[in-house]
Amino acid sequence: MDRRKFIKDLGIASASTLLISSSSACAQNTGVEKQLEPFRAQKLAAENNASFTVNRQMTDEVIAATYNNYYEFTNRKSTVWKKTDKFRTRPWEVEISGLVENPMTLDVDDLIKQMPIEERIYRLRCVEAWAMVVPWIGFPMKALLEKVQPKAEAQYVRMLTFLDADMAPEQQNVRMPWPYFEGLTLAEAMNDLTLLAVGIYGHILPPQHGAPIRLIVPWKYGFKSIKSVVSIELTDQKPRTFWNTLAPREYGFEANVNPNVPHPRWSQASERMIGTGKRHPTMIYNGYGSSVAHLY
Ligand SMILES: Nc1nc2c(c(=O)[nH]1)N[C@H]1C(S)=C(S)[C@@H](COP(=O)(O)O)O[C@H]1N2
Ligand SMILES: [Mo]
Repeated sequence: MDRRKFIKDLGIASASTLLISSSSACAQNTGVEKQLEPFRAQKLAAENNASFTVNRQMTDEVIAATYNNYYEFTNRKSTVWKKTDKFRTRPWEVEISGLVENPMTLDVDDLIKQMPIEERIYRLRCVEAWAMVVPWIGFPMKALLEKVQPKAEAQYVRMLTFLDADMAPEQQNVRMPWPYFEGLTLAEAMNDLTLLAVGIYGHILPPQHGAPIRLIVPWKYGFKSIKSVVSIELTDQKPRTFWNTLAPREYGFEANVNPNVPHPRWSQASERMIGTGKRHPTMIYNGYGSSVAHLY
């Protein structure tokens, strides 16, 4: 009798657990759909550039929008999207300064009007060994650099994210050197693949993906692709970077995707696609060697 009762209780318990977990997944879906709504309504007319595509299934928009690294808001990937309601991403200016002939400050929407925007399907590989495939909309960083004209002495590009702890609560965390900062060599910044993204899935970027404008360097680990950029400075000094400052043994300046160089705490030999959970072997330069291997 006891045993039958035990099994019966177990049955009921697991059925109700199932019910709870499926209804909360549903609530999460409705929540993010609602959060995405105003951004989805602001479509960007950009043609797909078919020379940038990958032979792997595209990640579902809701999956990509609910699994983010954006430490300014929280270090919990699944909740970034819930923490961004105070984040005002328009109006927004980007300053381009330093070793350039024509320094300028541009409103992001003017930039979108002036620059040759297009859609590109790229892989993104996080240093934490997860990956996704998403359709960015943006313009080559090269197009902007040609407009400001780097001086002959310029060798690097240094980029900064906004600083406003009222909008991004984790910027109160004094153990991190805010605002987030990153850098590239000028040759990397001028590479065809290097994109300043202003949209994703056909519309303007929602906050969790780095609205209103973020870098995408798909052959490097995701932390190089700095979000919500306010400053681009050309210099002759190798820039320091946020993650290199926090953990120099773990996160280098170059940070090219490489299956043969393990992270000190885990292997980089394979990656897990978010959404499907499928594992694939990691590709050298994340599959972009034909465009970038000559740089190294
Ligand atoms: N400002 C800023 N940019 C950032 C980060 C961050 O925490 N802050 N995280 C980086 C990391 S580790 C990754 S993997 C990607 C994630 O981009 P996604 O959320 O659009 O997928 O953004 C990068 N850019
Ligand atoms: Mo990452």
